Amino acid sequence: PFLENVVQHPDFLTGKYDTSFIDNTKELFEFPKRKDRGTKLLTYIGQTIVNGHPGLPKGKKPTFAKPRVPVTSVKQAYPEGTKQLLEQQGPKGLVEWIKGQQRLLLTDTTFRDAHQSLLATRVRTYDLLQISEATGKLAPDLFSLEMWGGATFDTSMRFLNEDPWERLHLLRERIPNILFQMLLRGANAVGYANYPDNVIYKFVQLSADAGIDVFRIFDSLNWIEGMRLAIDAVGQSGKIAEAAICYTGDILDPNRQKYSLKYYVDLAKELEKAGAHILCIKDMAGLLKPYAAYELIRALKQEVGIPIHLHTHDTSGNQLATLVKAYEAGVDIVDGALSSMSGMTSQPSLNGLVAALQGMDRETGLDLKNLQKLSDYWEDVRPYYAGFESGMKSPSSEIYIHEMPGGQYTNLHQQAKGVGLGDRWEEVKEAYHTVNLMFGDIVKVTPSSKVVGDMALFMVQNNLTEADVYEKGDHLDFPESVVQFFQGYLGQPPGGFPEELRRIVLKGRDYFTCRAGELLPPVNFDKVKQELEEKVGRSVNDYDIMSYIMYPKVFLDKEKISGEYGDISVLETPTFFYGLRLGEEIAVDIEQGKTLIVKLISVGALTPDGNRTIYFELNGQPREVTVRDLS
Ligand code: 3PY
Ligand code: ZN
Repeated sequence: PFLENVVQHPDFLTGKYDTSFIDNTKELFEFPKRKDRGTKLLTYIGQTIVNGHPGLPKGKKPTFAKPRVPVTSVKQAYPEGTKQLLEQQGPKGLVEWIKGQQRLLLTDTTFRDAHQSLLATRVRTYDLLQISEATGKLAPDLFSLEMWGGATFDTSMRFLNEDPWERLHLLRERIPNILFQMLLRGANAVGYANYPDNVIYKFVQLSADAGIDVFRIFDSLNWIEGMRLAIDAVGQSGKIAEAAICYTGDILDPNRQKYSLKYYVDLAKELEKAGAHILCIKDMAGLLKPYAAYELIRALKQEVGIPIHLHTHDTSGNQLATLVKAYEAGVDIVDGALSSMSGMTSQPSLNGLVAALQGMDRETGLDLKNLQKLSDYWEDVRPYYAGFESGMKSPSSEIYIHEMPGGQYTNLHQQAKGVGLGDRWEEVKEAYHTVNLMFGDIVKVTPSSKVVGDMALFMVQNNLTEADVYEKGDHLDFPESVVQFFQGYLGQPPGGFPEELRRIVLKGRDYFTCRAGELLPPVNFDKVKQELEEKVGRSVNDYDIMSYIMYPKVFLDKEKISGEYGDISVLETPTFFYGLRLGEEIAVDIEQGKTLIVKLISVGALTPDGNRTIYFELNGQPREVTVRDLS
């Protein structure tokens, strides 16, 4: 602070000083008082009380029931699970083990896709940690927990001010026995754009080191060239490469043969050849109907030798039937979510599936009573996030028309509200369908789904029909993501791009047909480290550097907020979203053995300069903070 004061002093800046400048200029020694952790936390709570939480209606803090955390004995050891199998037998051994299993294996997506799809990805590490030990002890027979990647990486930094790597580390500590699975967007890693090849390698290595075992890899256009590198990187890391075919269209519809059974079988064979340990059918929108699932899995079981893992979303309400038909056709592993976090845009209910297969020759072996306990916890926690629910109250077979991925539905809805199109959501969905056809009927999954979404919002916002786009397109400034899509930054769609629309969108700009990674220069990690340390004024590790490379602005914003409020991940969720009620008292464990007792006493009146003073008690002592009222 002293040096800062010197170099910012007006006399110093204008050069009007001599050697007595420092001795005679007393204010150089007046340092801004660094806020302690308690004050920072009170400032966050005060600011939430006054201004609310972004994206949530401001108002009275609702009352919530205390979540039912199942009681497990600390002394009870974690039963051995698939994590130990991988450690002992390596990826090849694990694959042989899967093939030798009589039972149907299960992946629980509650920690990732379920809340990405139902609650706009907002579930906080705090709530995951409360149930982690119980999950490891009560559901040790799961094949894996999908708990990281996809949109959680960016959202945890952007909206929750959390470090995604820390989430991974902490969960790994508390769940040492079940395989951890992540969703990796091929050459887009956990971002929305292609990254240079050395970034993909490094990202995979860091994730493997931090605790990821199974990497579900997909390309948003099913372009195999976009997946090879990630498959190789996972292979080198000694972990499991689960390569995905993204399912779109309907193999049983004779009028929709762009994505036929043969198309998927050929793609699956290529992925097996590319080195995948497991094949995933990634039905991100829930379009795989029960009888189509049977045909597809039966064909794949005949044509490929690696295990098959099915992922779907229950938006139509049909997907438990799809899982049962997949079971009949011999699928090896399927995804579900705990029942209170299942259904609709999320995965089908794990509990329901376990019950449905009881007594069958390949029953799952999971304990329904234990699954119920885990589901009860999530039933209690889900209301914290009510403000992020989509409002969808029942299944909808409209999904077969708009084909929007489950993980996108709530997020695009939020995005539409954000640009003032909340009332025109029906039109947005319709435009989404139109845009897909204009783009040549493409696979829609992050980030290609985001491009379709951006274009749909653009058309609704500007009141453009399809015909308008072709007629007035030369004068329209298309969203950046759409331009990049047509340039080839996301890869190449099956059947290529529609020529006419590409010409209109690109307006003479270049496009390419090779991998974007081949064109992008490798990142110099040492240089980035130096640049980042200068920006944040502290030493950074490889994980910070990777977060910054993926999301530079989001990372820096998060640093700034951490500087102001400290570590707000220690707050329980109701307070994080809604602050405190008058007279309410909470205990905050800021580190092991150190607890702050915070009580809200009163909220002061608005001052002429637009501030409010908030009066608290901190560990019994009066404390006040002043925050700006933004209303
Ligand atoms: C993601 O990429 O985040 C997805 O969930 C895609 O389905
Ligand atoms: Zn999904």
